[in-house]
Amino acid sequence: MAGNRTFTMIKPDAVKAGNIGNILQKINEGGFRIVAMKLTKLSTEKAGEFYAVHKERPFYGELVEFMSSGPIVAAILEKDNAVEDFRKLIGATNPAEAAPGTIRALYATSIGENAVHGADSDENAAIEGNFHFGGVEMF
Ligand code: 3AN
Repeated sequence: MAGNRTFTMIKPDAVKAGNIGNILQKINEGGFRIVAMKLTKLSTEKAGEFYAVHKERPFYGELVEFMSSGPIVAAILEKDNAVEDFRKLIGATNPAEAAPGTIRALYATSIGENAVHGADSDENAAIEGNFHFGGVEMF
């Protein structure tokens, strides 16, 4: 059975562009409840650790540099079928291919600077949520 929690980050490009409010509104309208949230900044070490699964990919260095370039919003979200439904709400990795009305279609500028992260499995949602909120009270 699909789990009911996912993990997201509003990435540095979207924070810099002033889109935190717009993106949270889309998340609310999408039927997700925020159970934990913070404005934070990843060090290059922490960003490298978070994206360690992509270590062998050609864009890893660029990704780590970008994700540690400014503040982000990290959040744990709750809804039935959370992981799959959230990936639908954010749209394809490449904003040029993201369906109209999705968060990436509206606010992402490129495949690298694509406004939001969404966990890709229940297992990763739990690992990523724990990475940012381990030991923190959930609401
Ligand atoms: P998604 O975030 O849609 O799950 P992944 O897991 O393939 O996509 O990639 C993780 C992150 O790596 C993306 N959100 C994006 O920021 C970055 N990324 C993916 N592909 C590229 C690429 N070709 N060039 C630069 N950055 C990329």
